[in-house]
Amino acid sequence: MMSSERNTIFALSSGRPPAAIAVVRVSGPRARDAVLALAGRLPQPRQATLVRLKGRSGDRTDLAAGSAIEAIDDAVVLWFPGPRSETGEDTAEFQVHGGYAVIAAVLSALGEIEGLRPAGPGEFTRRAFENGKLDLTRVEGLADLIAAETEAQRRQAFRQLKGMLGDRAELWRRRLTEALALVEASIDFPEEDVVSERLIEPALATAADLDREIRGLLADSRRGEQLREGLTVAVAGPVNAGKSSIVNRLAKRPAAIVSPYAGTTRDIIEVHLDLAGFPVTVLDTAGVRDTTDPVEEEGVRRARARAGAADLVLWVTDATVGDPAPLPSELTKPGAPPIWLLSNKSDLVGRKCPEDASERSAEASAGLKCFRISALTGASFDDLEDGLADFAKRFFSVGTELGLVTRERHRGALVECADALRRACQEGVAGREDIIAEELRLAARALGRLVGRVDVEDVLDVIFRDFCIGK
Ligand SMILES: Nc1nc2c(ncn2[C@@H]2O[C@H](COP(=O)(O)OP(=O)(O)OP(=O)(O)O)[C@@H](O)[C@H]2O)c(=O)[nH]1
Ligand SMILES: [Mg+2]
Repeated sequence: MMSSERNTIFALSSGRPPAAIAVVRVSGPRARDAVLALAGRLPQPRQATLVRLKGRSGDRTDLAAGSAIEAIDDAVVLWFPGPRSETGEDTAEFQVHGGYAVIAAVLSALGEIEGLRPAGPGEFTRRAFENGKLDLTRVEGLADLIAAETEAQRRQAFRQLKGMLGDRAELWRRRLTEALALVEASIDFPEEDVVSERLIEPALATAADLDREIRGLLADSRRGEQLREGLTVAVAGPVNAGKSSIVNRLAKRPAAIVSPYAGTTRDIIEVHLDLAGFPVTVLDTAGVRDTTDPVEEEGVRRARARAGAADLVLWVTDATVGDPAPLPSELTKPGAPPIWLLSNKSDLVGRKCPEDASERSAEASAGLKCFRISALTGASFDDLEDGLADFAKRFFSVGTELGLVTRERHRGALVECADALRRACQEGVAGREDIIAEELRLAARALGRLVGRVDVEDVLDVIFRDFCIGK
């Protein structure tokens, strides 16, 4: 009977119970029935209203005998008739006490109502997207906001959620559509070159402007994407120098095994830190040495590869060992990350940071810093942590604003758009109107994909899968 009607979905939208309060949300055409069934009446729209929720007794064995309706909990209920709701549909929110049994009773009472079913991950947000409440970049911003672990990530995600990229793309798309209209008009005057040129020139000027603006946005060296993922600092160096001890002290917990045996660390161990609001992943790696043990050899190979691909390398040496091993080739080749030298176990010696260290590699000397530290006593760790926080700050705030291109998907769509615009601008005007029109159409389509207006079915499932249930 209800087959043509959309399902009404419900889910626990707050965190893991038990908690002081739990929020259960309902969205869809039968949300009104759900409120009436549980609360007995419909509150004023958008007004928090205290009601007693009632439902069938949770004891299933009573069912045969006709189980009794009983009070579940006193709750605050919010009723948002569509389309003025987060999903655009009728939506209700029950704020109940956050115990397991309370939540179970509310969910089970909702499940008994015809046309209601539990929501899948991200399904509320997906409905908001489908009802035009959010464009796709905002949906991604929302996912990032929920996942944000540091202050800078939160700021970036919030800007995305507020449409800093989506609104700009929509504006570009509108300007492109206007330019396209001019070109199409010129196609209607094929014999009159003067008219045609007058129409096409402003269109191409717009295309050139947009091309410049978009490339400006793309020239942010992937800071936006990197802020989502975090800065990577690899701790590397010869065996037994104290790399794992340093990582543990930075992490303030024993994340990696420390032992007096050389070759203790084999796999890469990742530790996530919040440095001055910026996300930093610290990698502990296997000590670099020549070895015949195949497992350790693989560890060394991975260590060198990950260090070579990191954003910063902390090269650790043991201050008690003279003549430390040379840097591996991954760290001396052009484009290698900056390297800071950490002379560890300073508690055992009075020596200075090795003088020859800065001469070892011309490439590595950019941003070269030297720290004399002790992972045992913590000596000079404040300096090291301050240095890392400064590095993260500079790394993420190159340019004046945080990146707007926060995902590979954005970058792909923008590159495609800018390439089509450039091709359009390179066309000679006379007689090429149809090709210019086609390129502008392609450019507009790429922007449409960015905000989720066209061709997005394939990415939707991927994007919404990242959400939790109840969002
Ligand atoms: N005295 C002193 N000992 C240290 C210091 N840092 C580490 N050690 C000791 O040095 C030994 C090796 O430390 P690890 O942290 O396991 O060294 P690693 O570089 O991770 O070693 P591998 O994983 O085998 O490459 C352990 O016995 C540590 O207790 C330090 O600052 N001072
Ligand atoms: Mg180790």
